Amino acid sequence: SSPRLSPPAALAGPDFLWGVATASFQIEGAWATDGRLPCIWGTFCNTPGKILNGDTGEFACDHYHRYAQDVDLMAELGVDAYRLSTAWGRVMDEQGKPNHKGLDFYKRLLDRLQEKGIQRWVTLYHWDLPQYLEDRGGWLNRDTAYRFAEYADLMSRELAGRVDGWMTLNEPWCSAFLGYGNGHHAPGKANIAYVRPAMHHLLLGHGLALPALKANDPGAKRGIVANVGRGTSDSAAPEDQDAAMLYEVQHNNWVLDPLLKGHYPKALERLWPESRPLVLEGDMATISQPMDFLGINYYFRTNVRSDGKDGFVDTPLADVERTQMGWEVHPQGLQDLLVGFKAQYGDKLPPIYITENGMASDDAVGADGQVHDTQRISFLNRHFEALAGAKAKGVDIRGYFCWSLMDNFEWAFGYERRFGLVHVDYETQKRTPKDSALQLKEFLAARG
Ligand code: PNW
Repeated sequence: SSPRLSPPAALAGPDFLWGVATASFQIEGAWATDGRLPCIWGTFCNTPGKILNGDTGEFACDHYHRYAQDVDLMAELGVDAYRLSTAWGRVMDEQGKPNHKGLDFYKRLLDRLQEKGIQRWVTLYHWDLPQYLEDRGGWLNRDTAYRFAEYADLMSRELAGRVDGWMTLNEPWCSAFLGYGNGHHAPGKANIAYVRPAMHHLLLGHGLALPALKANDPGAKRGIVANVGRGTSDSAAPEDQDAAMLYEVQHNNWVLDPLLKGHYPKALERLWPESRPLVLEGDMATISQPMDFLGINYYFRTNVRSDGKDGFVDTPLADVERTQMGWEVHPQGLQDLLVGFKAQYGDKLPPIYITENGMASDDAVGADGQVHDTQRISFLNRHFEALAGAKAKGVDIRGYFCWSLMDNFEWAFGYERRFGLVHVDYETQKRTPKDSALQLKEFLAARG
């Protein structure tokens, strides 16, 4: 029999927020409409060989034109909250002046959410850096951090009162490492010596933005979103256990230590001694200002072994369940990481929202007009249990956003990888709620 989506009672209370998440470039399309400026992902899409099947974000889910129906769909599902991101190049020109056509789109979207009683959680930077900034060095240029703070200032003035939670950056690890270290993501720079400077400027931008968000929109919460990965080794050898520790330093503590402890992890020096960023006086205090919440994105565990030097190598396990991305399904990793963060950061750990979790599967609409995404339902159930377990162990977890509301442009993997609770037919733009969405709706409606 097919599994039923059934979150544990610990996550069904009135104070636990249930939401869905998306990002501007992945759903909006309309990439040159109403004065939207080119961004690094548009450039990347236009570079042959970068995106699977040559897909681009030009049309995506056409959400820019279909936002009203998409909000209605969320209302239909009964979610408490929606996490979206705003496109920097839609709302601000190169001189820093507002583009009111772009701003009005977000105001209409946020107002419709408000009408439907859906909380609005807004990420300012989900990877669509304006191309003109990349042309000046992008995140390798310290100046980009100051430009980001100007953008955050503009947005929080323009959208004050319309936002429940502001998130500065989505997954700075991905921007720094995939964007500048291995080049799998835009802007496609591949030099390991770039990753630490890029990260430092991203985190500095986050810190510079926080005071503006507070001053301009004091009623909203403020935080950041970090992707975290579980790293373990199937070998008990000390060098392999050490490699697993280094994996987590590189993926998790590299981001969380500066934010929550005010310094970079010492072990980072073992991984990339050659790429120390230029840290100016006061930077770490700027970066480590208090936040109202921490957003955590969790997807998978990685098995590693030592590389024989001061590093780790991915050593994929056979016979484990994987998703359409090839990512290992490992719900326990979510619990272990959260419990570990509480131990590492103690009182400095802000309340946590899971801002992304979910999986890709090769979903299609069947002859019955339905999408039976049974692996997703089982995946979600097991992650809900893991989350409830972390909560029972004392981690302050306030909510869960599923990635994603609907199938969308999955970055370098284009439209082939489907993360949605709702299926999208890219020919017709028809949305079809998958079984997971229909069952989430039942759960949400059945809560007290
Ligand atoms: C996140 N990794 O990306 C992003 O926030 C989303 O926009 C994206 O669609 C989603 O997760 C699914 O990929 C990640 O390689 C991309 O570790 C890559 C990794 C992690 C997160």
